[in-house]
Amino acid sequence: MTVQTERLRARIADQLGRARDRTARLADAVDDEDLTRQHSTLMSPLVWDLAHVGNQEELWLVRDVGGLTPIREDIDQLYDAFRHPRRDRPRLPLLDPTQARAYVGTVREKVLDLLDRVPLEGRALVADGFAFGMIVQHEQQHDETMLATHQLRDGEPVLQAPPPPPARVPVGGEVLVPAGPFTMGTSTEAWALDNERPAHRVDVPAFFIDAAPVTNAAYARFIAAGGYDDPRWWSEPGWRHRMTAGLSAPLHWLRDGDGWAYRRFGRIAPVRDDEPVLHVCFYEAQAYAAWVGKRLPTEAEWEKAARFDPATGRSRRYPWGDREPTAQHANLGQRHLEPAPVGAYPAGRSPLGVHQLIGDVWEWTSSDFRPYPGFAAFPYREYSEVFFGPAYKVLRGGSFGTDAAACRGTFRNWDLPIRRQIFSGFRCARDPRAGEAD
Ligand code: AVJ
Ligand code: FE
Repeated sequence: MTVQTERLRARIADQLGRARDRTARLADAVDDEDLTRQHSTLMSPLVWDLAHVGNQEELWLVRDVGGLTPIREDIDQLYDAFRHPRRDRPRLPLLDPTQARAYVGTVREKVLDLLDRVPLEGRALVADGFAFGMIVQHEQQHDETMLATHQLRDGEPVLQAPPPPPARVPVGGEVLVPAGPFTMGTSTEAWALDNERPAHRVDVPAFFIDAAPVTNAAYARFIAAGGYDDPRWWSEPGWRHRMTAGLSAPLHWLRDGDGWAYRRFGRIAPVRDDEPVLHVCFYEAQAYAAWVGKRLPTEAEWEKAARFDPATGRSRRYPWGDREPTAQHANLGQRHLEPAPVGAYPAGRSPLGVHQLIGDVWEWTSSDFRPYPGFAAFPYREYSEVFFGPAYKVLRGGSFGTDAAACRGTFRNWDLPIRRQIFSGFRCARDPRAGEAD
């Protein structure tokens, strides 16, 4: 076995372990009653996520990669996300917390055993450890979902984290991204999921993009100016949703005298002016953008701002280059349980000077979730393909709740335009006015 393969195996084992530590921390933070309860009809009980993570790992690694006999074929249908909508999951005969913990432990033992002997080349499913990487990302994505469930639960705070770093540089205004083609997506990123592939050239006209995500202070001005009461700023479906859902401020915001507070993981605090607004839906983002005379960036614009290096013409893995994120670059990985203020990550800016594209808050784009030219579903249609179409909008960049393993310049997330229990914010873009882009 080559040194390189040994290193890959060690890296996979480490990443699987990191994901499991996080899952365990999120599950063990509450008692068994709380684990099995549904905190919001938008979310599964936490114990469902826990066993689903194990079941997915059994399906794809134990059975498919390993060809081993099933451990618990009888529970497959309980943890099939397509079979049971989230709101119905608490009424299923789910594994209880003790059974779920034992199950995911058994699956993991078999997987680590498999990892020692399966060749990580040849078969596309295992080349470069892809199937293992997919399972790492799957678990990390569910950990972010579990964190969102924690945010929705009532009761005493159970999660703790140090505050994010302070603003280190002033950041504001817009950045001009010059016209021209760039490479969108990837054909070389080993663990990129099917929807990020293949790399392809996209010609993007010149545009301006905000140097930072829209802050709470800016968003509060939109509220104070009556933005929620003026259909002019809202799309037609957006206004309909605003009315039926009774939207009047971001989710988790509370009136506090003349100002605002928010509830975060069970604690109430005054809204901080300089941090990216969080828990807004696509329609709210779109309305704010219209109110300031701008629009949301397209997905191609977002990715060009994040990856294009004007010095070389190359698309890089991250805004700062090709190196993996560190704590200096971005607010990722549940290290902090909130977005950092704008200007907190100067080392993470793009060559053109766009800040905090990665981490802090997922950013809504104006684009529907669609396949790239040359898309091929891999390894299964249910990961991405069944979601393609006009119903889902793309979000980019990851949040404080996203792990680096499931976040990069090409990574695509998607959700319904009404969803805001996710860690979503946005920045604006606009077309240049006559003479501005010369
Ligand atoms: C990519 C976040 C939309 O949570 O529905 C988890 C990720 N896919 N299990 C989701 C996913 C299957 C997915 N998102
Ligand atoms: Fe899943």
